[in-house]
Amino acid sequence: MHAGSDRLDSVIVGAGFSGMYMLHRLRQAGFAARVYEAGSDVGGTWFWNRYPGARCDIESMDYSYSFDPELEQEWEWTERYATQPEILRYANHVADRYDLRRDVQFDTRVETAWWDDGQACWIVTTDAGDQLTAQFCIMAVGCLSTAKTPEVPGLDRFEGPWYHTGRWPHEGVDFTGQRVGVIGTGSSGIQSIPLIAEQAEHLTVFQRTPNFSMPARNAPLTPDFVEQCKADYPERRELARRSRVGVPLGVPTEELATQADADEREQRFCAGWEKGTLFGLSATYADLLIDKAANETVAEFVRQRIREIVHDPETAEMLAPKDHPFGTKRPCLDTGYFSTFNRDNVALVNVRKDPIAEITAHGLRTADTEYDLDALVFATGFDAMTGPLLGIDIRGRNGVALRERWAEGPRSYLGVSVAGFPNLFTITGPGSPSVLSNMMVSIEQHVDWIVDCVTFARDRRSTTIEATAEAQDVWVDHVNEVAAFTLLPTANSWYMGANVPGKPRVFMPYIGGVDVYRQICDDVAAKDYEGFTLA
Ligand code: FAD
Ligand code: N01
Repeated sequence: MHAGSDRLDSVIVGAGFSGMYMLHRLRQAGFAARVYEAGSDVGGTWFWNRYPGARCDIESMDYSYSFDPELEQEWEWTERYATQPEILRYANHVADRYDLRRDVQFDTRVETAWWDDGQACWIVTTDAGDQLTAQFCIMAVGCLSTAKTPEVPGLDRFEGPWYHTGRWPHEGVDFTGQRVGVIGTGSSGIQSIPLIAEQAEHLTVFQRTPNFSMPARNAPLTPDFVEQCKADYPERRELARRSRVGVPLGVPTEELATQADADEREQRFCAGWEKGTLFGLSATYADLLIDKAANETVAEFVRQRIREIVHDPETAEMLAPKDHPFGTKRPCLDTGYFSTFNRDNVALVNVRKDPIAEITAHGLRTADTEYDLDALVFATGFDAMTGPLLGIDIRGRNGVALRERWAEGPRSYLGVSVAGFPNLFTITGPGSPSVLSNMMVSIEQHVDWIVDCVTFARDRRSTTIEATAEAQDVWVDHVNEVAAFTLLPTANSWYMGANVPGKPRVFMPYIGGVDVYRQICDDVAAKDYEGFTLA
């Protein structure tokens, strides 16, 4: 079976970092594969999210593939946190280096994937009219690839241009001389607002929920630092794989904020704040994400920093998050976000208090006020984790639709497979650490595990491998139990599906840790894929 024919060993949906590495590994293992990608080139997230200020918030040296020592030695990152163009160049370099594009069909969206019991294969159709059958179907569709524009009435009447950060025009946007409105203050808003403010004549930020954000302290990487990292790469990568969140942090502390002396706590938080990393504060004590009182100590520490940075006390209070514990919505790393609100050309509007009523021909109207705007930016996020999967009509055994199966929220075994959907795999799917980790580490772990799994099935001459309903139930209970032990399910976050009206409220990722999860997956494999049936 070879690519080019209508029946292949495997079909991969998506050519971001997941789909690219999956293609490479499947080829190495001797499987013929074809990738379908809706975008016109590789890179996924980094192909679509071209808004000003877009960059990673995991350090570049760690936010990169580790599978090939030559690749990690030859690639040169220039900044501590690489920009979107640099990460996209990296994705292109990988595609060229491993000759990936010859098996990728771009500008093609997979619309349906139906399991055919008789032939024991997946039948996949696309918006370009392709129909392909494949034994294995691998969803590398991403967790944050379905951009979400809010259900505000009147957008069709707006006479100016509007943009979503996750679908930014390739040619860029020049806001010079314009009155711009940005809706949304998550990571995308927090990264783009400072740069839009510098360019626009006037910027109005429409904020529903203030967010915790820490200074990134981004800087060019020095040759000495890069040399040292590269020399240490084997240990550095292993440390990341064996950590809770996929970065080389070392052993987590067991000390508790609630038992610490206030001065000592302050000192430790200051040191964490200075680090300029996503986990600088949350790693200071073991109880911050499980105990509300402990969390309040770090939350208040951040609010104090905001009050120091923002000159106008009323604006500072509006920016200081008080409605969710620190870390229960994904925290942000920023460059000059809070100080942007000291600029004369920037205004902050609290749309929780004064909700957006409609978009008008010339701007936006809240319940109380009309704002004249030349351009609108939606930094309103994504239908996360399940959105890209349920965007495809996936049907398993007996024609049962995944949309039906997941009507009450996603249910999977290990976040990688779904009972009733044989030979289907989801990379960084709901029920795996995924978005709570350095995604490169989680992507590589899933891809390697899936390739071993399908190789095992092939070696056993099995045509199907499928999670059992019992194993899935046990896993889902475990995922929920671990989440309930933390404060994370208490926030209205996209982890909970809360940003999409009508979406079931379920904590979707697995918070047990990348290290623990890897061990569980390895144990399952070592026990001949316990919890799966082969036929
Ligand atoms: P994606 O990169 O999302 O790729 C999925 C691809 O599948 C997309 O190109 C999409 O077009 C395609 N696709 C989806 N559905 C279909 C379909 N039906 N048919 C055809 N093609 C389809 N993670 C980190 O760990 N660190 C970071 O610093 C970080 N920064 C981020 C910054 C931004 C702005 C965003 C949005 C996310 C960030 N993430 C970060 C998460 C990021 O999504 C992952 O790190 C990683 O890039 C995901 O790769 P992926 O291949 O799994 O998914
Ligand atoms: O999206 P978000 P994002 N009216 O969902 C608001 C990754 N990422 O694109 O909180 C008014 O976080 C919404 O308000 P609320 C990262 O994993 C990483 O910013 O729902 N406001 C919120 O403020 C991140 O977590 C980086 O009340 C509305 C904002 O829009 C994930 O992607 C950079 C609204 C959406 O925030 C998503 O981030 C970018 C409405 N109707 C992304 N609807 C890095 O730094 C929504 N909002 C690496």
